[in-house]
Amino acid sequence: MTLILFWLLVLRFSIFSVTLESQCTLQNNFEPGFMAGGDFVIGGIFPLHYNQEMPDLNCTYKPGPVRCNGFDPRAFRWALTMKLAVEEINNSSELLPNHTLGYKIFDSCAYPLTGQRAALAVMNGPMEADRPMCSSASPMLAIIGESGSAQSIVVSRILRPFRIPMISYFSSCACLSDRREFPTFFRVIPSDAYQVKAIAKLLIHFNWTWVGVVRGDHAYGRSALQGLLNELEDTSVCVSYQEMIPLLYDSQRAIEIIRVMNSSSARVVVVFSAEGELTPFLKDYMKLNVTGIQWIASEAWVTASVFTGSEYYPFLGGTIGFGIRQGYIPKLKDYITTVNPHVYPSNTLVQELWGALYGCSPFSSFTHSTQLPLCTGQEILNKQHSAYMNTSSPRIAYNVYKGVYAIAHSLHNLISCKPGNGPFNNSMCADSTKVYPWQLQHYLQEVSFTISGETVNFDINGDSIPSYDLINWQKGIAGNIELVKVGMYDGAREAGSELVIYDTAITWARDKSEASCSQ
Ligand code: TCR
Repeated sequence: MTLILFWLLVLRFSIFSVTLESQCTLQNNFEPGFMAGGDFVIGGIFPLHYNQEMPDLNCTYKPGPVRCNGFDPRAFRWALTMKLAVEEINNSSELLPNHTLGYKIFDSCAYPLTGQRAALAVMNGPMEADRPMCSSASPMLAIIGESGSAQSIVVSRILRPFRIPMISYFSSCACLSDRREFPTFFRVIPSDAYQVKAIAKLLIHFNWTWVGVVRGDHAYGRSALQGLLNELEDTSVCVSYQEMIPLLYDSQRAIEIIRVMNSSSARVVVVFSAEGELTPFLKDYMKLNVTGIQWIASEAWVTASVFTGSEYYPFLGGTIGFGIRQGYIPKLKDYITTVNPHVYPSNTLVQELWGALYGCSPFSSFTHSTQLPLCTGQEILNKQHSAYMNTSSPRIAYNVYKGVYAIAHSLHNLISCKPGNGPFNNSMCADSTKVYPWQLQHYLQEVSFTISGETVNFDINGDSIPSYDLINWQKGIAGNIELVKVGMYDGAREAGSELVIYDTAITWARDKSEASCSQ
């Protein structure tokens, strides 16, 4: 008996070491998480893990493999959305008929340097000799990526010499609109420059004359504050105080800020911050029992689920701010439920998904460092896994979807070019059997199409028409906070009427009427 146990242990250990290796292959040799061949190949870069162990810089021995931790089911859903969009397009007899799209999807681990490696890997072939996509006939034409602006900046600099266009679904830094610096960068998320325009319009709409601004200690906070001050110049709105939450959180400093907020006659405060740094600040705010503040939330925290518990309602109820527009992807839910370890037995990402969702490992050979127990096989996707299964109102996934369609429509226009009537030198068309990325960039710059009733196109800087949902924090049935759409900012509307507000649908701070917020 003891002997059997011993051998079982040895066996398990050896399986375990093989596993570690195979898991590392994905992340270190940069093999794609998903890939498929096609006539035109596009790359995808997603933060499939949200953390990366810092590389060891001690050069007295061979550096170990780069390891990424913290599998992110939400980003995995974005990657699946890209795959779904490509498959939809390949099945369509109208869009890109007789041509197929292929893809290679990589992990950036939400880290600029790994994003850089992913970008190089996306561009590089060959991968598997028996795959048609490795032939030089289907070069990498464009990239859907990246998420964070820091990663996009790096990826864009890599793609630039090769003139490969990229479409970001999440990078909102206004800095990326600089065409001289980022000539091949496009995005389907509004630049933060539009967010401050929208907030300024909101403040003016409600006749709020005195407002305070609190921001985080980072580029996002700095440029948003500057942008808002510019937008408010020569308007009726005055900023009565500006405060900064220090990067290294300091309770004492926070209490001083809260005192300023409380003693100011401005009852409205605009907060440019990420949810992480705001959490301790709000804890202190609640401890001091301050109420009666009307919060204007920036995009980075207006949809944060961490603040939706009922304990927050007395302090944060009535918060209002602009979030990324919600879209609708009819087939996403069904598509996501078809993904499981039995359909993708050799895909480590799918194993990790099961680990993240159920705390178990689908195959003994994939039990990795955390030594998760074996799954029973009875695990089924249900609503409980909201970050992964919440497909009813995608915001970022919808951006991914729009990005893939933008590439498909551009390629469609490229192959539909009438000979002698093309956009290139001497009215030439691109040769559809040998398309260059710069030719696709020309068509991307010109593309215009409608998806879910929304027009998608890009301005000269690669920015798309800005659109936001106006979101209000209202009381849910269980006393918790519910995010309710109470308007929108739609850059497609005539100048001056971009902001649409359903005034009567708004709940104000502490259920007060709108008037009590103004001065
Ligand atoms: N784009 C930001 C990162 C970011 C974010 C968020 C982070 C956005 N929205 C919400 C946390 C929560 C928008 C970037 O890096 O460009």
